[in-house]
Amino acid sequence: MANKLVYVLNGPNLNLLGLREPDIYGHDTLDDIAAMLEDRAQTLGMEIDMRQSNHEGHLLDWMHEAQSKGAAAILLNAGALTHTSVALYDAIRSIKVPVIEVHLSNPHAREEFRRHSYVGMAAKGSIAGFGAKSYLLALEAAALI
Ligand code: CA2
Repeated sequence: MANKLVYVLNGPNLNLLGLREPDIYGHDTLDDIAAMLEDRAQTLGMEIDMRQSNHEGHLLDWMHEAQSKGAAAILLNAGALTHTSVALYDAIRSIKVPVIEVHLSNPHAREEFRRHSYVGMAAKGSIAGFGAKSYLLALEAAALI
């Protein structure tokens, strides 16, 4: 049987991961996280396609692409767009692919403005607060749904 394809989409500023604010986001870079996910995906019989963009439209296009490629799930860390983007909310609702919201930090334990999530309102579920391991936990969830 073919491997389940999982898109892992990362939004604004996440290209800086591991380089700034390690107290909040940890020391792992996005490449480190991609390597961890690739490793785990192999044992789960999954294929990872991981991307990052600072542009909202790229995230929207990639979500539509995931749908047309028949992806089994999308892991989405939309960065700050999580808290502002109605377009992401609409995109998640417009596709059949289940979206799992991922955050390194726990937005609920931070500033008030991070407590609202447009992504979370439309996502299948959310995993937050476990640093880079949030992505691994989200992948495990994707394997179960
Ligand atoms: O905890 C998360 O994963 C966040 O999605 C990260 C976003 C933040 O706006 C969300 O509320 C929670 C920020 C991403 C910025 O990434 C940086 C990485 C390194 C240094 C500075 C920012």
